[in-house]
Amino acid sequence: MGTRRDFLKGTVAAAVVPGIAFSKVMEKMERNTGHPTVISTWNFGMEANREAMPLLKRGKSALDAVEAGARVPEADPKIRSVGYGGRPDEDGHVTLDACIMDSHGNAGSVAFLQDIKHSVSVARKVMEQTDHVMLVGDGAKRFALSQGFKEEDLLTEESRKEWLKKKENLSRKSDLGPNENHDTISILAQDKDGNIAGACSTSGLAYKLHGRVGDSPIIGAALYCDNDIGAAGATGLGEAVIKTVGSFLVVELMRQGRSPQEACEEAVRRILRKHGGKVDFQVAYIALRIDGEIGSAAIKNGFQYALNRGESSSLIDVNKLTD
Ligand code: SD4
Repeated sequence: MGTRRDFLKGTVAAAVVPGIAFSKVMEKMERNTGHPTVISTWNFGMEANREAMPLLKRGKSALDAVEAGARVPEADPKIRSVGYGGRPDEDGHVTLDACIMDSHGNAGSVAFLQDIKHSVSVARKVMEQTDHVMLVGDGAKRFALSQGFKEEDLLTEESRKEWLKKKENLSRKSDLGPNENHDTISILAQDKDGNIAGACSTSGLAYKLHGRVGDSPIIGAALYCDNDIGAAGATGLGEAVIKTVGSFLVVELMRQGRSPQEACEEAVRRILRKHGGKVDFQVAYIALRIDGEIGSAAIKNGFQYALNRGESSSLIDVNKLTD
């Protein structure tokens, strides 16, 4: 009779091996080369993609493209959820989260960064100029300044006025609403060589507790890239994405043979299941596989993603996931 130890060994092998091994689908997958693709979250993704695509067409890397794309909403004060002009925390400070990942599996990230507009570029510097993955708060700012980034006030007059008004009757729970208060840019690209990279940038939840960090700077949560499989990015309520390691989950499901669409749907379902099937917040995923196929799923209606294939560019509405 086998011992309990033998039984456990068998269980672990059975449970782990299929997850580690490439699925048959992935073994046969042909990498999309020569047809650059960029996909990003929300309608401001259209502008981000417009910036990223010419770089891809000129033969630049997916990494250069996603950084350039994410910098567009970061610099735009009209976009109230990313970079300059982003809504502040409950104390009136704009605090930024961002990350980036290249096709070699390198990653860089900054969290709770203040007074520096282009957090995605600081994240890239962390990846390329340090042995670390993540810098936060004052340390991240000091590092950014040492790298030549400019210190600037990111709180626009519009955001300040709105915050002062809101401050009078802040109820934290009710401010975690779906679309008004939090729209992160997650952007994934595939270059001419077929390599994949991704980036993510946000000012996070409006009127959050000072010090709150969301999913956007957390590798595996709001962003994950594996150049053998594909990439995934998230937007929405960060706490729910962190607790399900959402983007990593999407990539691992693709590794196991699910399509990008199926993988995004399963990651959304995972959140729904954890909340007993009913939630009042938004989370959405986008995914890009190495063969160029894409997918997206969202908890609620209202999410859109922007897709640019070079010859065509579109903004696509994602219907809420229904069983
Ligand atoms: C956060 N995920 O800080 C970000 C916010 C967001 O769409 O994505 N909004 O939780």
